[in-house]
Amino acid sequence: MGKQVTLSAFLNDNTPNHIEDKGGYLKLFLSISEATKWVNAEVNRAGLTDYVLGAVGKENVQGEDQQKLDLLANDIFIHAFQSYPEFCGVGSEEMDDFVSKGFNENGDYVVLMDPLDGSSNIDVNVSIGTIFSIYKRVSPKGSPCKLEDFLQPGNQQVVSGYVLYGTSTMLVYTDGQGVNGFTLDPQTGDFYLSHPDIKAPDAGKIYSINEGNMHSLSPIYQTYIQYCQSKENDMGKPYSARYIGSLVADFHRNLLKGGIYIYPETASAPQGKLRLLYEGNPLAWIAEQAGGLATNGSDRIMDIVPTELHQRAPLVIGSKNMVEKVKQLRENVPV
Ligand code: P6P
Repeated sequence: MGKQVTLSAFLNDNTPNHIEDKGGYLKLFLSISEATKWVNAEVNRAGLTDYVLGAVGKENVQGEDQQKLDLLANDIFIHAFQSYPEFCGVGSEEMDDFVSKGFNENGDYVVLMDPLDGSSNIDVNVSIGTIFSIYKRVSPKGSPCKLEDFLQPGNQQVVSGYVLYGTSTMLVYTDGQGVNGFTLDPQTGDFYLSHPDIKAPDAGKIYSINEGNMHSLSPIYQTYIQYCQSKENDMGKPYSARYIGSLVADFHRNLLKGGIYIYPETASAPQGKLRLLYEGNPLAWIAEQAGGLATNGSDRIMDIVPTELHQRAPLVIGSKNMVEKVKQLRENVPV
């Protein structure tokens, strides 16, 4: 293996030109990578330490059972972000409102995160992930951050990324200069560049959707699923269905191999299940920067102007040709 490039060395050599404070920019990532290593250690021991397995017996703002590790991961990330003066606040899936307390009122950035997505998989040892999205604040410095700092469209993101706690632990991010993936070496505790300049194949033969919802889907998605299963699709043979109930794992596999992930509007979830600010937008930027696409079925996810911190949006994301096929169906199949 050639000379291994650490995350910090890579960031040092690849800071975007628009970033004035290079040191501060590096610290944004340091806070995330330090927290990730801590979360990774807890995830890897989840079966051995009774304080992190199972649910806490209450629901988050989404009405989902909070897992002990959800809350632990949330606390770990908040602590890490508060220890860097670059941040003025954080919004999280696990908290009803954004938090500015304990942050630097002169911080330039806010961060939105899903600290542990797919956490219902923790107890059954299936891969889970962290998703994060960083914006420049729009409210005046010297005062606490405001909701407007968080309600920015995805096309204003400064950095977006995810961490996948899988067979190995990977951090994948974009800052508008392409997508790069880093793998954690548990021996050295460093992230090393393992997937430089990730490009999503324009087409693929993997489709990821919960087919259990088939009868509550609109005709567009029922038609698309039949297209994926037929010999008349662009591959000339049925695609493979891969859906493990963990967005980051499904997204990452499809990004590398080519594929599409869909969480559409359903009868019970008219805006879909996934959250725009800390699931849709960060993954959408990565998909686009890798040559893929991300829509709500028709419109670009990153152009949606948010109105609420936890608002949901249908998500159709992955290989360009596949996302465009869904959009064509929407134009031709009655809703
Ligand atoms: P369903 C996990 O709760 C999650 O947010 C994503 O990680 C995953 O893709 C999706 O929901 C699974 O939802 O309704 O298909 O079980």
